[in-house]
Amino acid sequence: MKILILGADGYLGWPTTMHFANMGHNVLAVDNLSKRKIETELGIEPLNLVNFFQKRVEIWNKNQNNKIDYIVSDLLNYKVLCEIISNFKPETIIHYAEQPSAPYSMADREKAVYTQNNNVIGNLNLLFAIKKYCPNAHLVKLGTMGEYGTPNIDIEEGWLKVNHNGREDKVLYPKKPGSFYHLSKVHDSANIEFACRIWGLRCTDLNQGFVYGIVTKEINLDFENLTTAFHYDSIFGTVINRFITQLTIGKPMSVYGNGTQKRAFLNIQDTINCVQIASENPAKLGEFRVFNQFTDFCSLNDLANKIKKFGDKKNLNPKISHVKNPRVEEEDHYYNPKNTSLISLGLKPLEFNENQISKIYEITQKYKDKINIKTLDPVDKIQWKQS
Ligand code: USQ
Repeated sequence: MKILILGADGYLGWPTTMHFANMGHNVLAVDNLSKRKIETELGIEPLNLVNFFQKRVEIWNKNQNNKIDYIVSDLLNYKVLCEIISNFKPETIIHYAEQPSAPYSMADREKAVYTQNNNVIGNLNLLFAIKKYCPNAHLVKLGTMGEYGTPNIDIEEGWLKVNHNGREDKVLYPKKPGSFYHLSKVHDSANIEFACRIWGLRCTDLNQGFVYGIVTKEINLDFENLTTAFHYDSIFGTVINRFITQLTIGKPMSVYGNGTQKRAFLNIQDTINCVQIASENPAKLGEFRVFNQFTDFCSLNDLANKIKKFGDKKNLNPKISHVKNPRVEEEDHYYNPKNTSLISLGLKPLEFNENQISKIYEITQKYKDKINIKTLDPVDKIQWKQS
């Protein structure tokens, strides 16, 4: 299969790129390196040493059988995007190429505008380029569970059957996102659904929970050279990765608010497996299909307690602290999201257990001396509601 991977230098994009190359597909990897620019802007860096995009591809191509082609380019550059798509003619397009941080999008007006311009316009350019040059291609778009927020009813997979005044219809599930970043994904979903309905494109929108972990099958081929970025800072670090980093250096795990908020999540290897399943079972022409991509959900307190148990066993003296929540989010709420589609297509979820915590702990322990407490726990944490 000819697969175009957009956002191929990211936390998830890079392991996805290697995975499809390892399977023998013809992979073209594209990235504008914007996450690395934001890291420089904010003075944050991954915990582990991550080779440049070009170097990782070079090392992969030197040591592995199936080569990866790459281009450094931006979806906002429509002319170049059209050239890439018309030359490569992808059958599948996996789209990760978005600014992925909710806190970054909430820092100030410029960063909110940057996030929505980058994400929404980039995605819109992509839809136009697909329509013009490869209208039969299957777009696999990374959305987020955060699009739904925490409604007081069960969360379905993208669509909701409504019975109103005796008549029935199927409507896009009502969204109540919690940041300008999450909102950008809601706008993307609406634009993609429109492109499927009006132009007949086909798309799978993967509404993904937050991802934890660092190890995938392909990263394990050569961890030092092929690793993906492990972030623990308050901008790009997701909560499990942050808690385990805090545990490693004897800092309390920073549960925001009372910790009863529930969130859906999955292991990094499961992200790769889900994207593979979606790609191998494409949506039909004209279909806007939504899969909720997570393997488990629970409260933040449950997560912290699980990690604490691991810390207790290792005599690390783990602590949990409840810090004032910098975000505006419901803490005591109903939460019942569905995730049957990917499982019915064959996903075998990895459990978030001691073994998984231990794999992350190995890495945080290894790079312990590099942990920058200032970025782990910034004094001026971005506030959702600035006073
Ligand atoms: N949280 C803490 N303590 C921390 C950091 C976060 O309690 O030190 C809480 C947050 O308040 C939130 C939850 O943990 O309730 C998850 O936060 P997160 O930073 O792990 O994830 P989030 O900002 O929601 O965003 C991440 C990814 C994003 C993806 C999203 C999926 O950065 O790209 O779309 O997860 S989802 O969580 O389903 O929205």
